[in-house]
Amino acid sequence: MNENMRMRLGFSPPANKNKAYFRIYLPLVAPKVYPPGCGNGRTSSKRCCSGYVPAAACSGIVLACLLAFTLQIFFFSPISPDVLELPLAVTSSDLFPTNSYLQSVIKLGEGLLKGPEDVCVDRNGVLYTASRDGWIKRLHRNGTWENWKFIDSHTLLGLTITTTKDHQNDDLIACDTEKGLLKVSEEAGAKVLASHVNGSKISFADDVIAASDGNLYFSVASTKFGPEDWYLDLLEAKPHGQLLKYDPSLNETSILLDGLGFANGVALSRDEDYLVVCETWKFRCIKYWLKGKSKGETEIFIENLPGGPDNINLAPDGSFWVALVQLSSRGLEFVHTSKATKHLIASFPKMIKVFIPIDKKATVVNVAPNGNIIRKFDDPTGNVMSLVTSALEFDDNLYLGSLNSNFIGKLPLKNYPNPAVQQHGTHKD
Ligand SMILES: [Ca+2]
Ligand SMILES: [Ca+2]
Repeated sequence: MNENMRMRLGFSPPANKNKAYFRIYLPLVAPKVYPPGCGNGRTSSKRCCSGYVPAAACSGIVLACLLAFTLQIFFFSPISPDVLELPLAVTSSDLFPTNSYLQSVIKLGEGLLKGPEDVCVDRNGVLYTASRDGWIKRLHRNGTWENWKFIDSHTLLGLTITTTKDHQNDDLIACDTEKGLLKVSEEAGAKVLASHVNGSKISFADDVIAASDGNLYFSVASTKFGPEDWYLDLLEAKPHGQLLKYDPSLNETSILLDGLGFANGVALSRDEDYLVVCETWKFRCIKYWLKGKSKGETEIFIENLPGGPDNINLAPDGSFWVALVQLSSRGLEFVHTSKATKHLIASFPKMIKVFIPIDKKATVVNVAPNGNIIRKFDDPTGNVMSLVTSALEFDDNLYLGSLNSNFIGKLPLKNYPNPAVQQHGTHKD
């Protein structure tokens, strides 16, 4: 390699010949040494590297390429990652062996729906979901589907129904990952309720729940990365999630919690004294107290979940249904120990499937108010129900949303009763 080429590649001998000097620069300036049979290097032969290029220069070029590759990865990486110690491997699978109950779901609206991520039910028992085709669709009690409102948004996630006292003006509230929090009403259609908080645009709103006093509590999965880049948020492992509150009487949005690990599902307790917020890549859900002596404080509700918690819904008996995205914690344990691996994956997204595989398997868990798992339903192969993102109990049926399906799954719960109720006649915490 001549001096010009060295300069083009940006190499010059450092003033202090440190380790880097010997590793990177020395091979480029070392005397040319040719393999036996290559004479002075002018002999053209495959054995002589590229015929003319000396062996030391070959290794120099390789090293230069490696250096450029490394610089590309570290200096242009979209993340500034932290290492993360995940909790010990989940043991709940010992208590709840994998089953195939979710393979028995009845498919509702098959083919009419596209990736129905969340579901909600109004006081008349009409079920709503947002389809990726821009429609909010609803299922009437007589079994007919209706294209209810065209929102012209493919980025709707969590839904809820407001519960006004007279039930005259109940609206559907939806999280739009681009616009923020939307109100969708029968007469007026869609209106943005909250698009900014503290002067910053709300992006990646994920799930919402309405309290009986009209307040809306909703999550922002990440203030740094959008839905397409969810894996960057996970790789960075810095908590960019938020829990927000929208007060309709003041038309104000405020931040209740900051620094959540991918804030996802949000649910209210039966007495509305606390919220439960899911942190997907932390494999846990936390409680945020709204009332009582602990008001404003947080505590762990459930951790070491056997999957990343997505949406969460209150069940009529006061327990919660949590949909679990089947992130493989085995792969993540390794990734979270190495910042270099994180930079590498962030720079080459095709490696995500290798290092952060999401199984097709579907799992939902029923969690008691004390944080104990009561029931667990799976589709171990994902052949019927895969990537379940929400589970809502209504009229003794479980309704399952999925970003990977073209239907809503319906599971009659009478076939899978709560064992605590079976044994004791009443629900026990
Ligand atoms: Ca929801
Ligand atoms: Ca969600």
